[in-house]
Amino acid sequence: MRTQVVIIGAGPAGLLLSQLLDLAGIDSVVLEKRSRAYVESRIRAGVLEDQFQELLRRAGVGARMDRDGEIHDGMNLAFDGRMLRIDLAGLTGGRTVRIWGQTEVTRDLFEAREARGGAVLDCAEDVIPRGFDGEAPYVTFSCGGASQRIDCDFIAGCDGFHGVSRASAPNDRSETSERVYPFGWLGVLSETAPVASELVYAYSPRGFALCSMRSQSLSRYYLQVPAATNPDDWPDDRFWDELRARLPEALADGLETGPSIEKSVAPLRSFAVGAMRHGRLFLAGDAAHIVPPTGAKGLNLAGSDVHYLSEALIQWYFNGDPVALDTYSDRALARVWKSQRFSWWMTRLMHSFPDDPPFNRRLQRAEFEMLEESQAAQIVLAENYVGLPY
Ligand code: FAS
Ligand code: PHB
Repeated sequence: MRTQVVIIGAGPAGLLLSQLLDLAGIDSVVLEKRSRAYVESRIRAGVLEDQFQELLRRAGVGARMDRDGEIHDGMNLAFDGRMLRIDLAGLTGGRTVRIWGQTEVTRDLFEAREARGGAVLDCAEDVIPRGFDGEAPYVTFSCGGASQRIDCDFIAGCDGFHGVSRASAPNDRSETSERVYPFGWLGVLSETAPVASELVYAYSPRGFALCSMRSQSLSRYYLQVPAATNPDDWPDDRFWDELRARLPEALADGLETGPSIEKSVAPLRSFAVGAMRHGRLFLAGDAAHIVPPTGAKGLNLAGSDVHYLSEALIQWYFNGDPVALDTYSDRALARVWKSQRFSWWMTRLMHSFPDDPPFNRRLQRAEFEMLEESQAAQIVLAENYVGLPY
């Protein structure tokens, strides 16, 4: 078998790249180890930057998002019971974010690939990128027990943090940067009305809480928990009681509770590779970097990577111009690291770090009070939250 680009991973990065390349007339094959149903069922991100939304529209998968996804022109920080609204639109010349779950993005992308006859092979096992340090890369894998090989011009590693692509690249540990946090997020999805009309990121000495949503009848909540927490140790009543304890009283009093329809723990880490290109292998999305979800950047960074990589491949194929491919890694990592900074800053501000000395806790309060008093500080937060330029 032969194609122009083999894409490993059918998450949002892989599917979006395949769709954008297809629309430009470039063939690809997507290899996914899980079933489509499993990939579509994973509950993950919920906030889309405006540039990511535009990318989805360009890919022809923006209609449902524009019809059903809520536009938010503000978000809220709560700190020890005090609330501060960040007027995203007012502080950024009218820019907003949209609430639209990653599951919806992935569903629309799968359907769009199917509608165009795109090759997405789910349940591909033992996928291995090979020969990418030369001019004739190929990928081997098995499907239904039969060994397969696909020859190609390029390989895109879009297979997430635990994928095979980064692991197959030359392993120079000195190049990767990582910070693992001593806590994770316990997430709950419930068919209840959201406690507030906009997102609320809440700091309390008991720990962080996030009040988000997927619609006006589907709420998404998170609690900071120790990293090794088992969600089974958190029956619904315990979750709701702890959430109330971490929110400002006025919010807590209005919290509508109900049975959780999904409950899971996500670890928090900051991670980035030193290089997103290795010969003819290009990394994109979580395969190359991970940010703590506090800044709502993970999915959005996958979008900017795919924008840069799809444009670079189009330049190579149709103009014979290699410059954008040669500069892909530096260009993508420049935006990644600015989002790493913002995600780390939001995480540091809004979480209770178990071993923090009193000085650090007092510094958190000073940071919040500075935000309360400084429009300039709020502008920096708002510009990062709605999304830095591509
Ligand atoms: P993905 O991990 O989504 O997709 C990679 C795909 O590659 C998967 O389908 C996987 O099955 C496949 N794959 C892996 N290894 C393979 C192999 N060897 N062969 C073939 N296929 C392989 N971001 C936010 O902004 N907000 C959030 O609240 C948030 N919550 C998250 C919770 C969790 C538990 C996780 C893991 C991530 C969360 N993220 C969140 C980040 C998340 O949204 C990612 O940024 C986003 O999924 C990135 O998309 P991809 O790069 O496509 O990677
Ligand atoms: C979500 O709704 O899942 C969500 C929203 C904002 C974040 C993280 C997760 O920062």
